Amino acid sequence: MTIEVLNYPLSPCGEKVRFALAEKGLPFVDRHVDLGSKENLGSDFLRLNPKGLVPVLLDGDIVVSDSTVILEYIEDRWPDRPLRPATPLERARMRRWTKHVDEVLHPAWPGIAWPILVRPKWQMKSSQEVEAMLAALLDDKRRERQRRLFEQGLDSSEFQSSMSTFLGTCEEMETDLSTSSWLAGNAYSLADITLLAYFVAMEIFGFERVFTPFSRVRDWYASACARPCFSGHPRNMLPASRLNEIQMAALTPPLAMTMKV
Ligand SMILES: N[C@@H](CCC(=O)N[C@@H](CS)C(=O)NCC(=O)O)C(=O)O
Repeated sequence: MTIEVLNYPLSPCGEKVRFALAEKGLPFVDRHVDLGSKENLGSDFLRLNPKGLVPVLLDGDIVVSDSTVILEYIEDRWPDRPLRPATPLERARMRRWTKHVDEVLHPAWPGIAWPILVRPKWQMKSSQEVEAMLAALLDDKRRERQRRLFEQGLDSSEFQSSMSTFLGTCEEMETDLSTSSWLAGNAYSLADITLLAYFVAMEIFGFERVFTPFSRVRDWYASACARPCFSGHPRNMLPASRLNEIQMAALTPPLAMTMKV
């Protein structure tokens, strides 16, 4: 049975799904959905996920969307090499982290990532094309945010408040990592995989200075990246051409303002 992941490179929700499959040694086909041209709003994609969001996991005929749900599905479907901790307390800790990401970190994430991953592509389009892409969005709030981020990029106030949310997350992680080597306990779990995706993106954007002052978080990140399934680093799972493109887009951030760690 073929497993496919419909994803956009460096979309953290999609990356966590790829990280979980890699950790379990499950081969999968990585299918790129071009968010820059709104392929995710085409009828083929909407049939799979009416919310128009990546990632989507295809397990033969079974379609699963929403990354945290996908992670739990993967764990139930392929329980070998478990990524859910053994005790009720550790499972609660794990779910507290996946909930934090779903409710706090991910909603703030576009303020950091959208100007780097998507804006440069939109800047190459005509204003009519940009308006058409905004009009196609299914959600008014998302449309207004993308308009703001398109107009203001990394100078938007949203970038600053998203960075604060990221820093607050680092502080909470530092506390949990003072009691155990991984976020939910002493075993690597879905909590670590979920957070890792954001840290990999931060590093690739050139923003690792934001989290390196947190010593336990820094060590946690190094240990997570060294897991054998990443052959040295999770960035090895990305196409080199995409990495270059992203790093070019992140070259001009007004980072001086964000370094008050
Ligand atoms: N709750 C969803 C969120 C997924 C999500 O926000 N996906 C973003 C990429 S990170 C997306 O598909 N955006 C498409 C768009 O903004 O048009 C999950 O965890 O899978």
